[in-house]
Amino acid sequence: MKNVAPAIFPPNGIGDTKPANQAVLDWVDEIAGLTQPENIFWCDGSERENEFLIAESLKQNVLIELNQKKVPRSYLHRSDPNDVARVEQFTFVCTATKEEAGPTNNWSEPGETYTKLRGLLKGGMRGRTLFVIPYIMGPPDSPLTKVGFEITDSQYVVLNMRIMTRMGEIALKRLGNDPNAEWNRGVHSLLDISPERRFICHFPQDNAIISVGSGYGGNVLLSKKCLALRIGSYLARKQGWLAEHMLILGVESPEGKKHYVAAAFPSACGKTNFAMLIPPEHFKGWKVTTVGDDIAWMQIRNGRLHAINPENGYFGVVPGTSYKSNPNAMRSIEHDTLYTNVALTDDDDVWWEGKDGDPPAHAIDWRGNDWTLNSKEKAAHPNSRFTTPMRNNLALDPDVEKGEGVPISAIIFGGRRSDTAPLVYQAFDWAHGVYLGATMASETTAAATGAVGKVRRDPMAMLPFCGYNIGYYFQHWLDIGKKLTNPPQIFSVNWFRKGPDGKFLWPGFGENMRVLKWIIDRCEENQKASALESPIGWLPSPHDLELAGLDIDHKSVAELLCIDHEEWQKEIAAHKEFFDSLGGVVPKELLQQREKLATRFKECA
Ligand code: GTP
Ligand code: SPV
Ligand code: MN
Repeated sequence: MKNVAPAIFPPNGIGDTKPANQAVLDWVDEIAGLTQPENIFWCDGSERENEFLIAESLKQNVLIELNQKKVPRSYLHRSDPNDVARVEQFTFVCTATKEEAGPTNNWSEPGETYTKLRGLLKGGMRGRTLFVIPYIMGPPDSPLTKVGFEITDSQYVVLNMRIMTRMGEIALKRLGNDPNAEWNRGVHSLLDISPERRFICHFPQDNAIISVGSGYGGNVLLSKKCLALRIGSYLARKQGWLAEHMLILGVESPEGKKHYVAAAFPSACGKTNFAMLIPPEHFKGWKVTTVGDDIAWMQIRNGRLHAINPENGYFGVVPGTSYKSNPNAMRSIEHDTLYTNVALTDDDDVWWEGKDGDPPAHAIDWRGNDWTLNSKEKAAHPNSRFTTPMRNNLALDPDVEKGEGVPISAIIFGGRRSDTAPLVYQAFDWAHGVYLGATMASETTAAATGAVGKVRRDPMAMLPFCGYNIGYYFQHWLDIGKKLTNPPQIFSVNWFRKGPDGKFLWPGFGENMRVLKWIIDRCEENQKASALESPIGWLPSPHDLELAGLDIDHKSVAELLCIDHEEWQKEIAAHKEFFDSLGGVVPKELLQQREKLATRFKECA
C-alpha cells in the first residue's frame, strides 16, 4: 500500500481556496520554494473536496474501500510497518535554551534545527502535491480557540485533519486579513518515511512545528499532540490557562444534577473508553456524555476551571473495542470512519483483536499479508486506530460547542499499574492533588515506539507532551490552584490492578461508573459519599462504593482498595528518585508533599 503518492490534479473549483492573509501566502510561498512540489492544493474543508480526495486516494492506493454496506463511507489505510506509533526519541522541543525545554524533553537548538530540517525538506515534495490545511482548535466562539495551518504532502493527513479539526473556510474567516494575527505554522512532509530522517520538532517561541519522515497520526496530525498539547501547554503557561492530555465527560444523575469531570490517563490507558462510558443496568437513569476524549483546554472563569475540547473527532485505539467494552465507540465507527492498520476480512469488512464475535478464518493483516487463525502475528496492529467525527458519538454532550467550556467538578489522574495504586482515592487538597499528578506512573503501551509494559513516571500523563520545563509546569499547576475559589477535587484511579493470577481485579469499562459515582458524590457540598483517611488520601471502604449488581468477590474488592505499606515505601522512594532525576526544578511545595506523605505512613505504622 502506498503512503507516498504522486501529485493529484483537481478540476476547477477544488483546491483553489487561497486565504486572503498575506502572512499565510508568504509562508506557503516560502515552503513551496523549499520543497518544490508539483502543485499546491488549498483546502476548504467542503464535502466536494473530501469526495475528490477520497476518490484520488482510492485510485492511488492510499486508501482501500471497505464494504460500503457494512461500514458506509469508511476506508482503510495501512501505514509503513516502520511507522505505526509516536516516536518520543525523535520528538524535540526547540526553545532558545535547553533549560526552557527542561529535563524531560529532547532539546535541540532552534537555529541549527531549522537549518537541518530545511536541508531535509529541500526538494522533498518534488512530484507531489503540497496541501494547505487551514483549521481551528476549539469551538468557533471560544476565547481559547486557536488557528493553525498545516502544510502536508499526505492526502491521508488531509482526510484525517478534516475529521479531527474544524477545517477549512471557518479558519480563514477566523484568521482574517491581519498579517500580525496569531496562528500556528505546521509543516509536514513524508519525505521517504525513513526512521533515519524522522523528526517531530516544536518551536514554541515561533508557534511553529516541523514534522518529517512519518505518516503516523500523533506525529503528523499537527493539530493534536504538537499544537494542542506541546505548543498549547507552552502558550497556556504564558497566558494563564491549562492545556492537558485529558478527556472531558458529563455525568448526570436521575434527578438531573450534572457534573463535569476531566481525566488524564497516559496514551492507551482508557481515556476514550471512560469518556464514552455507558452506566451498567444498576445505574438506571444515570447518563454519561462525552465532551472530549483526549485533550482539554481549561481556563478560570468565576473562580472555577472550565474546559473545552479543542478537537472535532476521535483518533482512538481500535483493538479491544467491542459492543461489550464500548458500544458508543462501536456505533461511532460503523460509518464515516478512517481505519488505520486494522485487518481486512474477505468481505472487505474490518477486524481486530477483541472485536465482538468469532475471528474470521482468513483475513489480510495490517501489513497486507495473509492471516489465518493459526497465525502467530496479530491481525491488527496493537496501536491501530480509528478516526471518526465526534458527531458520530450518540453520547456527545450538548454543550460541546459552548465557547466558555463546561465547569469541572473533579480532575482524575490515572495510570496503568498492576500493583501499588488502589482503584480510587482522593487528594486532601489542591497541592496534594498536584503531587498525585506529578508522581503518577504507568506501564508503557503500544501508542509510542519502544518497550511495552515498563513502569515509568508520566506526570499528569504529559511526559511526552509538555512543551516546556516540567518543573515550571508543576509550578503553573500550583499557581492555578491558588487562583481558584472553587477548585475541582482531585482523584487518582487505577483500572488495571492485577491479582496474584495476573488477571485484572476490576471489570473496568462501564463498571467504572461505580467509581465515577463515588467521585462526584465526594464533590457534592454535603459530601454524599464517605471515605477513610489514609496516608495517601481519602480512600473509600468497600461499602462506600456502590457495588450492587456487580459480580466481584470481597477479596478482590479488598485487594483493589488495599494500601500495601511495603509497596508504598518503594513508591515513595521512586517519587524521590524521579524528583531527583529532574535536577532541582521541582517546586518546594511538591518536595514538602513527599515528606508529608512519608510522615503520614510513619505515623500510622
Ligand atoms: P490514546 O488515544 O492513546 O490517548 O488512548 P486512550 O487513553 O484514549 O485509551 P483507550 O480508551 O483507547 O484504551 C486503551 C486500551 O485500554 C484499549 O485496549 C482498551 O480496551 C483498554 N481499556 C480502556 N478502559 C479500560 C478499563 O476500564 N479496563 C481495562 N481492563 N482496560 C481498559
Ligand atoms: C496518544 O498517543 O496519546 C494518542 C494517539 O492520543 S496519538 O494522536 O497518535 O498521539
Ligand atoms: Mn492521547
